[in-house]
Amino acid sequence: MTASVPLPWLVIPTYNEAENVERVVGLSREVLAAACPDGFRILIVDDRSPDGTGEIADRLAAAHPDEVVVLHRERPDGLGPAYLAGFGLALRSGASHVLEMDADLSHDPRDLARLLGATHEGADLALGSRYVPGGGVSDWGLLRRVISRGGSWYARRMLGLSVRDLTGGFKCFRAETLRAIDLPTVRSVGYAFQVELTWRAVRAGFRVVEVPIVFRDRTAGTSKMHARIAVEAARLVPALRRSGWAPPLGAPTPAGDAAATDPRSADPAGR
Ligand SMILES: Nc1nc2c(ncn2[C@@H]2O[C@H](COP(=O)(O)OP(=O)(O)OP(=O)(O)O)[C@@H](O)[C@H]2O)c(=O)[nH]1
Ligand SMILES: [Mg+2]
Repeated sequence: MTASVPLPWLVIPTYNEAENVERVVGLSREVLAAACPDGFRILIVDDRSPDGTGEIADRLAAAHPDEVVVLHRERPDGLGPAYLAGFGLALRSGASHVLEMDADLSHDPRDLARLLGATHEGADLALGSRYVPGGGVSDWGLLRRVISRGGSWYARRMLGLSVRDLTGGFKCFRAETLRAIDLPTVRSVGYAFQVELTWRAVRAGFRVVEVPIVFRDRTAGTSKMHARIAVEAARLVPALRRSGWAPPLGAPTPAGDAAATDPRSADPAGR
């Protein structure tokens, strides 16, 4: 492996994930070693987790210096800023692709290969999607299902997108896609960050493809999701709409802005 070959970078943000970080890195290393013949990097972005996640990450990086990198930030100021710092480092390091994945094993690292594969088959952004045939959620109660589906539906209708899962955080960007969507002006912090990045990619004319995934509830560690994050997401959608790029409500969605990898789920009207 030579340093100059552009490699896929997987960015994993962590805050108090001491119980998960070693396992998620181990599984991801296995999958990426098989899927990336030239090599890969796993970048853990830790925000001074008090539970020692950062120290575990440092040990993993010392044990696998060609594969694992750690970025330590000063304080936990949200998922969005952590991802932006990670994306910046990956792009400056010459990444070919940038993948994002939660540390809590809600996203199955085995799906990394299918997300990368979708970009090799022409996607500029591959989205792990719970809401296309073959995708889903396990272990969620009715209330959480309704909130998540309702949130994606609301954002989809308001923004005139045909993407079915707008709030998910399991993605693979071609580096060119991330470079083109003006990351320094992104301000969203929580779920809104995921909506905004996908919206920007569609708006810039990139091909967004949904890859079915099954999302599992975390079994270790605690959620950082709170009401402020949901309120931010609810506010972002009208703000993006006001920014001037969305068809009138009820108008057909832009053709070809999203496709599912499963032809059964192709739904040009996006409803
Ligand atoms: N670096 C960093 N990572 C964060 C921050 N907030 C959340 N994360 C990480 O972002 C990922 C998603 O956070 P979760 O707490 O799982 O949030 P969620 O998936 O919306 O909620 P659950 O479904 O309850 O797990 C996890 O890997 C977290 O450790 C933060 O402020 N800084
Ligand atoms: Mg989670």
